[in-house]
Amino acid sequence: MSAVLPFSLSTVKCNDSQPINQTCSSLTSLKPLSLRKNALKKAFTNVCKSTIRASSTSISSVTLEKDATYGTVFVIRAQDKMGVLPAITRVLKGLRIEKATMEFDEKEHHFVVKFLVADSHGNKIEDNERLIRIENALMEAINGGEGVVVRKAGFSGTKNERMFELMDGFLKNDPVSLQKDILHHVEYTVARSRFSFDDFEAYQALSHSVRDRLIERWHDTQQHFKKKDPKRLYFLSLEFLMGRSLSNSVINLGIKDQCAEALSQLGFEYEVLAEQEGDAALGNGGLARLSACQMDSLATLDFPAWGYGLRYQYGLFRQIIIDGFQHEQPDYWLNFGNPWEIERVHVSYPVKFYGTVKEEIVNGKTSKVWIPGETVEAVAYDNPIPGYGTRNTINLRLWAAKPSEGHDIESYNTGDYINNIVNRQKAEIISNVLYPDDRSYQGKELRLKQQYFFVSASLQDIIRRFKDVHGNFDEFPNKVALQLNDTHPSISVVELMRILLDEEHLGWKKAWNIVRQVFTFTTHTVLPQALEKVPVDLFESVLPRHLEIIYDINFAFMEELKKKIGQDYVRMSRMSIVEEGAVKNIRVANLSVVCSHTVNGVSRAHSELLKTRVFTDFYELWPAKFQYKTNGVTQRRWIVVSNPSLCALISKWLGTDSWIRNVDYLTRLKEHASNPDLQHEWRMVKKINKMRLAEYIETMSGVKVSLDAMFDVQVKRIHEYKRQLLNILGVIHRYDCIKNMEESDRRKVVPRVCIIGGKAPPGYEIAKKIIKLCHAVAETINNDEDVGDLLKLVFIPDYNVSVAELVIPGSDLSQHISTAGHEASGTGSMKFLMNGCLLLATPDGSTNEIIEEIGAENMFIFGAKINEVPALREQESTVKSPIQFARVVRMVKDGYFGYKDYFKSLCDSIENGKDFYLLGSDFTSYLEAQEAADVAYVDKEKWSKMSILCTAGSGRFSSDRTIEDYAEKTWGIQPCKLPS
Ligand code: NBG
Repeated sequence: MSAVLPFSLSTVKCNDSQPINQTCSSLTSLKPLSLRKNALKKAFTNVCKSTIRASSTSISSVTLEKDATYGTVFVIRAQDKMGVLPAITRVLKGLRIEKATMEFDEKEHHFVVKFLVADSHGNKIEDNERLIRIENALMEAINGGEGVVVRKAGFSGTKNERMFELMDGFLKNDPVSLQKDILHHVEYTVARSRFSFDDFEAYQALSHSVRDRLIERWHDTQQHFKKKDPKRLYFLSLEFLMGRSLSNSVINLGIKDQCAEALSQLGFEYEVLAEQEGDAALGNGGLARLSACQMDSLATLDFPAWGYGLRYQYGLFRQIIIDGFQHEQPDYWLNFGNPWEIERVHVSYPVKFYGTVKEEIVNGKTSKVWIPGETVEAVAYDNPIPGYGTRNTINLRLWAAKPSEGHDIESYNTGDYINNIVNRQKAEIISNVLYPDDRSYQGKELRLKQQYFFVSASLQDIIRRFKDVHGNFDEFPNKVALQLNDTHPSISVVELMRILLDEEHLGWKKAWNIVRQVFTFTTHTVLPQALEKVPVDLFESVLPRHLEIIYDINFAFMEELKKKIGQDYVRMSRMSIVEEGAVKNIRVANLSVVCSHTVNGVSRAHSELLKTRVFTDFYELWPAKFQYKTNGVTQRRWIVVSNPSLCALISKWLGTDSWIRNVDYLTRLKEHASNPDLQHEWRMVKKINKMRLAEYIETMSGVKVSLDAMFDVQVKRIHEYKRQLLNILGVIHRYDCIKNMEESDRRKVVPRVCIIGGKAPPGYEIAKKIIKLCHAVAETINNDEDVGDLLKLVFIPDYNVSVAELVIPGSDLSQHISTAGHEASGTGSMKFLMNGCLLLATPDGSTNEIIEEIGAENMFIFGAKINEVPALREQESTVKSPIQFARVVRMVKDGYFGYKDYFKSLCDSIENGKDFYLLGSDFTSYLEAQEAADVAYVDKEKWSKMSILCTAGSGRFSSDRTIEDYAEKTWGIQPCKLPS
């Protein structure tokens, strides 16, 4: 197999596929270009032919061939190991490489590379001593290199070699090449004149140029995985909150500066173009954003992973605020095209629904056959996910539903042609819309169909890939790890059983043995009642064969249980996958626990709750199954992309940017935390980010805020347990205090801008009332001249990933104040932490681990602990709320902020023994924590030090750490790095 080498080092770049440029001047000055190229090629090929034979016997060698007309050829034969080629190119730096070719000996893991070289002026190198020095240096290089840069042809054969020769190099990333690509896409992809295109069109052209580079890496990565056939991780998730792709891609590809320069010469600003992109919001909240962070880490850490999900036509709704009320609008995110996905029309699978199950005799054995009542086609859309500091680019494959191609002869015959087509179009409904509630699942047919649709297509794809290489399923558990991201994809355990039994005819024991070895399950909830259930009737209708298999799995499980625990039928009925009762249900969580080899929590506290509250029976049965991996977020998105000033500052003080890949380096910031120079620069960076945020606030809400005020932020989904209401009541209290203060005391008040943002699930009345209350209170406070800049309250509408990228870096303080025992982990806190925002938080979820890392003295921790909550709830009806609490609730109830009747039910939900989330009981300590934050903020040095320590201690909360943990302890996968 031979290829022309694609050198990316500018000094050694010159090959056939590129116009011979100025670096090859002496040759190019002789003849017309085409003639020169052909002659050069011919001469070079001849030289190469003879030298290959000469060097093929030795293992590592450097030989020198002199060609009378054109120059000197070094023939290097070396082992195909990491680092050899960069080492070689370093030696040749300063020379002109007129031509290079490479041949691989796949079996022996060797390559033979030939360089036709000239001196820096393009002249033949005559000096023998110099040639020997180069030869020796090359010899050294091949004996001690570190990484290979090759773009290998995937397949041998003349046709493929030819194709490879035509496209042998990577796209170049210098500004001029980028400009050419951008203009090319303006003209041929966006179809606009290169003399007239606007910001959005420029964004599209830039995105396509970046995407081309992703595709190169993507192809090489897939080819590499294919060749190495490592154990792969398949990450199954119904939700991914990817946010914007451009900003993340240019950072991970390392081409942001080049893009910015290329654009500025064309009269565009990179930042402005990046703003043109809408968010890919294919998820609700924490779980979905976590999946996106984890994909980034999987790519960056070179793990052979694939993500699978659903390509919703409409992502999470847009939140519009009218008169302070939330309204939902569809998210038409695909209306203007999506350059970040690649439609794979040829990658499609039929997905079956409904119908009946029959028995058939296959090879003398009875086998079940599912005759479907409906078939829908799943078409793949690939979204390349680039790693940072690596060429590895993995894939997120999302499925879209399309009408099946199959012909329904009968309806054509009966002339019902139009109806037939209309019915087929209905198939597309399956991937139309994301369910906008992240924790209540009613047994809905469409939701079940969505789940099965994406799972079935993904498994067909995974098995197809496995069977390309393997003749039977023996190796399946050694090659495939399937991660269930919450219960949503759990039907895949049954689907895999069905395929192995009914299509591969493996037999129950063998199939079950495989299933139990490949699945791992992570749950993201703490509430047993939030676990998904599907009515048996619905199951039977939509997936009849799957229901049979579930019954069989459950039967075997019950038998196993009986052997272990005896005739404890009460416990058995609690653990059964099938819930008996007026409405019979399938407990999807129990199915996931029974069929997975590991059950993961998302923080240590969560894991304890899983053991003691949610899955106690299962934990007692299989203690070793229960693990936890504390969540993490990616520092690439949450510092490098969203806070470039802080990124530069950190790298400056650490003297390296290695922390972007190895976040442990961040701890070294601790050494400088008291340094006044760093503290000063740190405050400057914060100020820049606060300015950006203040501008945004003014644009969105018309409220002008003071940069001297403390920016106090709570942004996340709106839920009672997250207690935005506690925050608002705290703001009312602050307002009330200011109003009742003497003028002299007012001067001592630390000015605050309280910022709240988040979406309420459309059907969640109380959450919607909380949003309205926030607006009503803001209306009163912000228009009260008496208060002025001392207090402002702002609601940021349509909170999403890109808004978070703006808000988080600009915050001084952030609130994570869930009732203890309700937040499984929380990941927002980690993003704030990385950005040096101080946390005001309850000891819930991962906050407990953050306290260990940062120290409680650098945070504002308040409220009941997880183990205190049950007792407090019991006493709640008998204990009187603190007087300050009663006062602020009364203000709302009495209509101080208007809408008296509307807020009544909201107030009722926290009074008179109904305060389930314990706002009253935590109120006093909440106010104390707020006061402590005020006091700390006044001392700028102290605050800056605390802020630096937050960033310094945030490394443990990187998703890189989470993923490494999963890879080692749960998935059993190893990195599979593309040579770079
Ligand atoms: C959320 C939890 C968070 C947790 C994330 C990620 C869902 C359904 N759950 O506490 O509420 O941080 O999952 O694990 O989004």
